Formats: sequence, structure tokens, C-alpha cells
Amino acid sequence: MIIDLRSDTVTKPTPEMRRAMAEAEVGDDVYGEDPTVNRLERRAAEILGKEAALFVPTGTMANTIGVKLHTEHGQEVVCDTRWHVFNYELAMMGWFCGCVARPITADDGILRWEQIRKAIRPLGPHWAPTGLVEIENTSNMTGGTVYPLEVIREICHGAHGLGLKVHQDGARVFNAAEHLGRPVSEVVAEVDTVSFCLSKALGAPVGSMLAGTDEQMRRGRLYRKRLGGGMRQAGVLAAAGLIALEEHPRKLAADHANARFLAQALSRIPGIAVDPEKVPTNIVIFGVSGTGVPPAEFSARLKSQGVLMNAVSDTSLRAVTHYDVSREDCERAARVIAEVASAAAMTQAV
Ligand code: TLP
Repeated sequence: MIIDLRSDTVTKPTPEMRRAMAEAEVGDDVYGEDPTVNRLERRAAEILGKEAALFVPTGTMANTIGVKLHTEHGQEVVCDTRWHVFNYELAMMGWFCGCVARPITADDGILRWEQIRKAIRPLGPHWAPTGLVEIENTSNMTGGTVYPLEVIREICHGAHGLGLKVHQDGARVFNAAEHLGRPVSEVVAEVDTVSFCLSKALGAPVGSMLAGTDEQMRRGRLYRKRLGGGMRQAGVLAAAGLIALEEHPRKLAADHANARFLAQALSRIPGIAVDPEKVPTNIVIFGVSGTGVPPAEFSARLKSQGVLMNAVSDTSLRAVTHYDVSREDCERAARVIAEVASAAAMTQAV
């Protein structure tokens, strides 16, 4: 039995999802005629408290369109050095939107307005002006960290005061809402556009949403088509997405508890570095330098024992919990990690 903690993207559709997909009413979504896609877009907008939403194939496309909606060629986008839009989207910000990133680093994974303000630039003889502020919530590579609501409010008020829009990469924004114990609409109330992934913690096989104003989503549809994301009878995918959206936010608390449990178990293993108090959602990033085994090699040794986790830096690995891993799976994963660490310690001692 393989325990797959590489990401929450690896979940398999539930029997309810497969049934809903088989029975989905469909039409041609490029004509706006797919009733299931239309229902998903309406429900996503309602739940987020935005005017409209757009169904897109991936989080990368949702973010690309989000950036494009607010920027012009030759502008900068302020973001964190570790965020997805900067590191993992094949430079779509530059390739499609004609912008460059102005990445800055927040020590604890939470960018504050004060830091962002200093990175904002007007048009000058040598500078590209800032076009957009982006925030990632939860922030993936800082361990699923969650923005406090007042920090988002402060960033949005500051940016709006300077005439700038804010796009939130909310791939896991439902995890943020679950952690804060607040409705997701409150988490995204102040941002201009927000993306979130149906295919991550919410467990749909495919799909992401972008939400904002009616006008933004009308333009967004055109960018989606340009990017090759006009999906025709996409109701078969939207049907699974609707179940993910309506039913799965309530499953997230269990994923968070499992991640915390795993982090606690790992924190007791000699050579492993992790602070369980800094694991608020479903992502555990832990250091393995103390074992003397490089992360990629550590990952390979885990794989040979049926536990999948990715190396995410030259010092650490990432484990992501989701509905297809149980508490017992997390216990076994921790045991395997302990075995790999102690085998390395013994080899070093010889
Ligand atoms: N994240 C993936 C990898 O690409 C790293 C993962 O396994 O976590 N925003 C955030 C915050 C993300 O974590 C991801 C995917 C995306 C956007 C992009 O989503 P997709 O993969 O649907 O394009």
C-alpha cells in the first residue's frame, strides 16, 4: 500500500463524484450553455461573496488570468519569493501578461503591508511601475500558513489607497477559512479577485475557479479562450467540482489534525526539524539536514518503503495531507521516516 503525501492534488474522485460526473447535464460551455458549469460558477460566486466566477482547468490558468485582468505589459507584480505565481507557473506572469515579479520575502510567510509598500514603485525614468499586489493564502511553501484577516485588510486598504488591485492565489483558501473558523467569503472579502482550486484539498479530479466582478469575469472568459481553456461539455468536470465545493470543506479539519499529528510525530525524531505549532493547515514542511541525508535521497528512501513525499528545497521535504490519507497512514509515514533517519544515523556512526 502506497501512502501518497506528495500533494493534495493526488486524491481520487469519490463514488459520489463519479456518479455525479456520469449523470451530469452538459452543453457547450464556450456558448455559455453548460448548465452544470453555470451552476458551479454561480455557487462559487455566492460562496465567495463575489459577483461572478469562472471555471478554469487549473490554478495556474486562474492565476494567470487574475494577473492579466489587473495589469498592463511592462508592470511589476509584488509577491513573495516563495509563491507559486513566481516559482511554479512557467513565468506566465511574463510570458502571457508581460509583467515581471517584484518578489520580497516575509520571514514568517505572511507579507505585511509595510513590507509591500516599500516594494511599490511609481513609473520612473528607470522603473517599471507596480501593477498588482498578489497574496498567496494559504501560503504553500511556507508550510500552509494562513493570513490573519486584519493583515489581508491592511494590505487591501493600502493597495487600494494607491490605486492598485489585489489578487489572492487562494488555491487552498478553504483551508485558510477552516483554520480561522470563518466563512471563506470573509477571507476574500477585500481582495479584488481570488482563485481557488477544486482539485487540491477539496478533492475534485480537475478544475479551479477565479472570482471577481461580472466585468472581470467577462474579460476573463476571453483570456481563458486565448489560453486554450474553452472546455465545451465541461459539465462532467463541474459536477465533481460542485461536490468538492459543497461537501468537502467540512472534511478539511480532519486533514489539518492529521498534518499536526504527523508534525508532532516528526518533531520527536532525531535529525528531523519541524515545529508542529507552525503547521496550521494540511502542509508539513520538515528539515532533514540533521540526518545527513540530502532531501532528494531521503525522498527516494521513503519511496522504496511505500511513502511518497517530495523534496522541496536543499534542506527539506513536504508532506501534504488530504482525504485519501488516514491517521493510520500518517502514523506509518512517521514510522518510516524514523526508520530512514535512524538507519542514516547508524551509517554515519560506523
Ligand atoms: N501547487 C502544486 C505544485 O505545483 C507545487 C502542489 O502540489 O502544491 N497556487 C498554489 C498555491 C498551488 O499550490 C498550486 C499548485 C497552484 C496555484 C497551481 O495549481 P495547478 O497545479 O492546478 O495549476
